[in-house]
Amino acid sequence: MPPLQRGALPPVVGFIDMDCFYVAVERARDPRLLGKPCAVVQYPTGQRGRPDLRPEDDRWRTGGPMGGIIAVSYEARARGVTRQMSGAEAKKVCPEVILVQVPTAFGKADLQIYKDAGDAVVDLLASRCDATEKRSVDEVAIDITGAAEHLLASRAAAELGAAASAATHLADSALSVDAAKVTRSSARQGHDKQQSRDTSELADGWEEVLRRAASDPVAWRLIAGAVVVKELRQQVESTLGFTCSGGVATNKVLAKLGCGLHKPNQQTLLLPHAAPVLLKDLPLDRLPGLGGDFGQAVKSRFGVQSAGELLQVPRPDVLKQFPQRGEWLLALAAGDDSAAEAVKDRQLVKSLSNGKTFFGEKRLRSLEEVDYWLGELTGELHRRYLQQVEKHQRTPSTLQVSLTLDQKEHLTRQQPIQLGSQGTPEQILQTAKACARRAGAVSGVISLGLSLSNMIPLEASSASLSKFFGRKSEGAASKEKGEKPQEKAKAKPKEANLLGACFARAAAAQRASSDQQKAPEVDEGVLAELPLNIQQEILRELGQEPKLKKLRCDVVEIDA
Ligand code: DCP
Repeated sequence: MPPLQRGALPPVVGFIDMDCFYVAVERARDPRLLGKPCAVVQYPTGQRGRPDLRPEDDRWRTGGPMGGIIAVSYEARARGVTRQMSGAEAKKVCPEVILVQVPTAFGKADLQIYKDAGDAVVDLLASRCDATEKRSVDEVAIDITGAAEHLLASRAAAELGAAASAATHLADSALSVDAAKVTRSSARQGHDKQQSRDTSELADGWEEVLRRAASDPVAWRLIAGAVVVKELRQQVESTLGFTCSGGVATNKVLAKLGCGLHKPNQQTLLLPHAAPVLLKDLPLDRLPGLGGDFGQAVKSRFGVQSAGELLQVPRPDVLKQFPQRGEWLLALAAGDDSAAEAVKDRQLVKSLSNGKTFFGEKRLRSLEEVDYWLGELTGELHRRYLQQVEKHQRTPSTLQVSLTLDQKEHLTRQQPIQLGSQGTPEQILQTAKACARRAGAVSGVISLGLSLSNMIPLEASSASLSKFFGRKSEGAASKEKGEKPQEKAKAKPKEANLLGACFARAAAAQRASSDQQKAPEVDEGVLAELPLNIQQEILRELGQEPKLKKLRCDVVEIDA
């Protein structure tokens, strides 16, 4: 094995994509579905008033209204069932297909069981990865540099080579290159080339790869990475019961591309020398950022279809046509690491949102109808808020209602909300209703959204006022350390800073007042920026309730 030169080498990046994920989650709940052609169908819209279907209820559907198909087992795909078919169409092409409807809650689809399963996968992967970046409900990019280096240091090269080659496709094999030629949409449908596995071809390509890798430390790390991914996939299956597919490369764009080449329950290694081979005929829309309008513009501007064809366009022409994104575009088409960002470690969500659309006759015509649906949206949002509190000890401090009207007019109204750790659905609903009223006349609402954002640590929320009380605010503490308070404040939500500032002054005033036996003073300028309920609580703590009348109203619009 060639010597390792840490630091100078590119990272080892893996990509995990769960196989027919919603079906897999349903199978883990109901083993009768194992091995059978089955599909998950959406909740049919316009079913207002019907009782909710909880995850544990009988959700198999044999007839009646059904939403479109959103996940298809590989057994059903082999019999012609595809996503987007209606349940009835699926039954026509495959009469034995079992259709399972997604659960519902608060009058709409409830995807919580799938989200929880996706989170469980991320948690498991995180135990062995340097960084885990959730890319969607069932896709995760992972930085496995550390785990790969550990294997290189602890296992014999021959053992690693044997383990990797027995489990991994090479991205420049004839089979892989063939699979890379299909378009984005057929790749998403699960085309037949993507699903075939030829183990003799696996062995052939690998002999050469292992020989060359003997003098190539980058390749050796990636080969070790393939073993890490194989072991992680086995662990996901044995622990959670889900199979997944994997990719390994030096960046997450290539790792994802590799991952999509062979599914289900397979993995692909994309070594640097294989990138040009694979990308040559790769349809441009398979690359991230090129699946939509921008990709179309690139194709039509230069009359190209594949990444290889784009690389044939003279560089100055590409840069002239796309001065902002030209460099990135060329790096992406070449599979260069500079086109992909590093794997970002898990990020906490910035907001929790829930929404619903009401097209055609279903559009909402009165404030009462808007109120009704705000109530429906509130239930799920409240549940997710409680999860944030429990899992991350964070609570939102802003509520936003957004409405799209018939005339395509989009209105948003925000208000501070102070839920602390035990906020109620009623609190969310009342604040949401207040926002909706501030939006003015609402008729012909075609989409309604409700979100909670500006997450702040629980201890900074006013539910913990008494804890905060008498404690130095962050601003005051950093002043003592000689830091500029505003440097720290940049990273903090506005409300938390205001609250901290308010308390610092109030606490200082209280300390001073206890010496002088005088009532503490509050900085009214700071206090007035806070929502009324926080103002009230602060003033109650300070015994200054009567002053409240002087302060500003409860509605602090952040940006309307
Ligand atoms: N999904 C959805 N609506 C869509 C597409 C997907 O609700 N239009 C859900 C159901 C899928 C899950 O997201 O199970 C993951 O989507 P994928 O595109 O990754 O597809 P699958 O995991 O179902 O299949 P594959 O094995 O091809 O990745």
